[in-house]
Amino acid sequence: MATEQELQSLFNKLDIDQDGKVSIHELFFSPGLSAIILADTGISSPLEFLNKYGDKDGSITFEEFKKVVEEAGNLN
Ligand SMILES: [Ca+2]
Repeated sequence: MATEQELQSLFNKLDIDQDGKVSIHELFFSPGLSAIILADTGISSPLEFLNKYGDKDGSITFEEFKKVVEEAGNLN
């Protein structure tokens, strides 16, 4: 379970170049952090995560990310 604030701070850590989107490269760059995300969303791999919820350019915004965690029932 996570609060929106915790999600935002997690997202910011994943968004290494701070462009407001987490790309698949950034997900793979932080395996420890992506493991937390994957645990929160119940999705087994970063690739699956992006295929299901990401933009066509292979990245995910915070709003999309939040939706995923809400759907998984892990947002307080
Ligand atoms: Ca980024």
